[in-house]
Amino acid sequence: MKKLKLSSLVLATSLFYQGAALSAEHEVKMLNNGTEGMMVFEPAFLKVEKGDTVKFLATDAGHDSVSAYVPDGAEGWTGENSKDITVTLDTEGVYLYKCTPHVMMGMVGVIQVGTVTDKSGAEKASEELLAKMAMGKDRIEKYLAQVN
Ligand SMILES: [Cu+2]
Repeated sequence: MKKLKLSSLVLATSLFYQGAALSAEHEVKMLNNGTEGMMVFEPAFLKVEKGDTVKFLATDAGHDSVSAYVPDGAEGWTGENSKDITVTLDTEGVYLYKCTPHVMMGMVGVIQVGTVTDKSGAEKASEELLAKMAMGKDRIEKYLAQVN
């Protein structure tokens, strides 16, 4: 009996640590020049789990990260120019965000949180971002295509 109690304690403890390990932190750099060209988030498409955090890094100055579309019930974010910002994503769905000074150059990003069955809301919202872009228009479609 005593042995059984001990093993269930060990099991409970290991489950606790597994739970803690599941919540990951991801990093997105804000760059003047990236592998995709000028004025980009890198990586611009991220797939994360519910409860994960994403840290936007002001690697280069002059950028910000501001949400442009979030799923129902989720909170948006407004980063300051040239500052890091960390957001926790607790609601499943597709998130769109932009860099305010460079959205017209296609500086946008997409985050998928958990399982997404319907991305039509994000696709519709992307049209509004596309209307503001003079270049890099192909980026947002490319990122949204990676949602699965
Ligand atoms: Cu920017």
